[in-house]
Amino acid sequence: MSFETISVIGLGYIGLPTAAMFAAYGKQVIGVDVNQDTVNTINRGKIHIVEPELDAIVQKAVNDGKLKAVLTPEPADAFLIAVPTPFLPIENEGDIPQPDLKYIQAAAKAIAPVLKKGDLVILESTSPVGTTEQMAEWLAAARADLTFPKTEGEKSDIRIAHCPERVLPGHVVRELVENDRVIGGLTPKCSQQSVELYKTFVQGDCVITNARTAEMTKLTENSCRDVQIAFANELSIICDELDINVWELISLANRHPRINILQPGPGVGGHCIAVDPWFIVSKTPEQARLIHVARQVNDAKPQWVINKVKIAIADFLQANSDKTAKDVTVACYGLAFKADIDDLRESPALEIARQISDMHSGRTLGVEPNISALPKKLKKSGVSYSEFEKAKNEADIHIILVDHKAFKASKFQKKHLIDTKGIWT
Ligand code: SAJ
Repeated sequence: MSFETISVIGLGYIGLPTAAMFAAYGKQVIGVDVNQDTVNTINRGKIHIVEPELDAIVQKAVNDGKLKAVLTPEPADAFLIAVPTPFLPIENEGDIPQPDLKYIQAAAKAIAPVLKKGDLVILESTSPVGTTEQMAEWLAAARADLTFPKTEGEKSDIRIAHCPERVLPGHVVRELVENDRVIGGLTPKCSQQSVELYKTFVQGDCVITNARTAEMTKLTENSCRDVQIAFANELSIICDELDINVWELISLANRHPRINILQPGPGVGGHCIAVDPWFIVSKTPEQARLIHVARQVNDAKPQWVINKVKIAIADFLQANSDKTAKDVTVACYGLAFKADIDDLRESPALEIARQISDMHSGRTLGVEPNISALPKKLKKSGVSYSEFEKAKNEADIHIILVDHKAFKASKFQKKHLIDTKGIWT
């Protein structure tokens, strides 16, 4: 089987780089997205996301006629689905978030009319265990004229597999090529054909398993990281209580040959680590106790930081009795969800800055060297954008929320400092 035309459904942080990579390696690629602006942008050879090196690859692919974006799927030899898997709205506080598979269902519904005998469909979206089988059922229901692995096994018309994306934002172009891939077909042939497809550009190993294990592998990786970060965050709270420097503690413990503790912070952000563990917890709430508690520990960390800020403001006012809260300027250093990126989505730092501004009657400065203006949500809350040096000079209370290079390079001693990343401590 040779795959000449590849269709990627969902042209976001994973789908667009993947589409561009197949195009760069000579495949004819049809990218599908529901957003007209996204489609237009890509067809102009431009990109709508921030990812190093991607713009040049997309531009070349479009100019060479290898990549085009459309709103409605067209026939292809292989379809890769890379759409979001968010949560359903949470009804009551404390409820376990439940996955919302509506985008996968919509993608299945959209490609079903153009599927033909011999096509391969791969789900790349991070998904709860069982989703690939569910996707196959949606496809089968829409195309009674085609056969699927569940009923026909290796003889089926359509091949189906799960191959989770595992690339790190900011390093996607390199990691897409170098990382190993875990490939779980609904039958061995589905897996083998998927390996053949990915080998177009993947230099890492393509390791075969079944679909459920592939789904669980991805969830396990991100849950493992979440649990480890929760351990570091819990240590930071314990150390604060016991008057111990947690950064020194971790660096000492990490000198043990079999210990490797991660770093505490203001909470866990981004679109993966704080989300994927819930896909395990929601499926097996009785069994996934540690994973559940880790989520709660990490989700509670921003509030702990905000409480620290309240105490710092009170301390400052006690030491400066001529001032009122209105006279106190608080600077938040870093708004992105992690160091040296400009991605503010699902960022605990951003949420902390917003909540400080909401509760504090004085000025709140937001310092983020990787962006040129604050998002509307923050401006509305009264946070004002500030250059780093200006904030250092003007603020009374300093809160480090992200360990950006620019901040690490400029160590300074301040009395009223809350350093959630341990860079100035
Ligand atoms: N964080 C800490 N302490 C640490 C490490 C991270 O507080 O020691 C925080 C970060 O500040 C950030 C959050 O965790 O707020 C997540 O950052 P991250 O760098 O751990 O991960 P992501 O979300 O950028 O990407 C992860 C990666 N997964 C793993 O490293 C296991 C990536 O490989 C996945 O492809 C990606 O999730 C995804 O798409 O699922």
